[in-house]
Amino acid sequence: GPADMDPAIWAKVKDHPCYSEEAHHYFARMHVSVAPACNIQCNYCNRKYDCANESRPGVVSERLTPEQAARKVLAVAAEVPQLSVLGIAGPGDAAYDWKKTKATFDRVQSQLPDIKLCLSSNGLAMPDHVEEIVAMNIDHVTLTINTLDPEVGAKIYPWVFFRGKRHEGVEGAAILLARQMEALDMLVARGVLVKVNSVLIPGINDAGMVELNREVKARGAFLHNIMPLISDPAHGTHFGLTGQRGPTAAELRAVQDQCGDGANLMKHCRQCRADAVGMLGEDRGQEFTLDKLPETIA
Ligand code: CLF
Ligand code: SF4
Repeated sequence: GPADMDPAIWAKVKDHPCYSEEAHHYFARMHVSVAPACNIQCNYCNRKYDCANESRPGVVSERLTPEQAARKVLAVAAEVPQLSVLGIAGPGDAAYDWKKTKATFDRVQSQLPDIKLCLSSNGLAMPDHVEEIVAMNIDHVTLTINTLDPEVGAKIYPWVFFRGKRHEGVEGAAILLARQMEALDMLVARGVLVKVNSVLIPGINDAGMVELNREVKARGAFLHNIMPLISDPAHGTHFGLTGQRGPTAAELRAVQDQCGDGANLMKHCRQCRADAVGMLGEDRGQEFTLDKLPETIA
């Protein structure tokens, strides 16, 4: 609550439904799916669908250009008074597909200067954009970090694409990890609030989750959101096809409990879609599909 929080930080979280448990009862967020390109492969992702690092797997969102997205944000802002945050969380990686992310935010900010901007990334491309993120007044960034161990990473990420070259296995996972830690440190040093998402994958990364929580917290992450793997063979992901199961609710709770008090855990995440609109847990996206938007907005 505000009693034990730095006022400057409180000002950034008080109306952000993900960064404040309290705020999610009163404020809404929306996502626009403008960023389809991605630079890594996660074994829980089928690239036909939205990025599973910040959203529900197995969902296809309507992809928008930055211009279409800005029109949609204006239409939603006119209808949803609780709207406080615009997030870009896919359908690929918002930092890798940076030109589209930035173009969208620039357009929206020029028309709705008070809306908070939020983005989500696997972290690989993030260090390249931190200075612009700060200059654009983006106060909230999510990094999905699943392990501190490249051997474990190799079981989650078959490859990463970095500086024009594909890196497989442990080598690729080590590059990704180093960039994630660099991104986290850079963002924290500049006062950007960082939420770390981790997908809990039983038998793969669960044993390292408490250590991961301690590490990201020590580096200044504001929140750690440990999300359950959702693995459905029908989604056509590697893990789905190999029969990897997600954690039970009790297993997820056990890991959260092991992280202990003061672990800065987010527990109200609803694993949104990359085109979600409304209060958390509510999805009004179908009211604002492209065919329903006005051609121009005065
Ligand atoms: Fe969206 Fe994510 Fe920003 Fe929130 S969602 S980009 S931080 S505005 Fe929120 Fe949805 Fe959970 Fe994400 S409930 S999936 S944590
Ligand atoms: Fe899929 Fe997101 Fe992973 Fe890219 S970062 S492979 S879009 S889950």
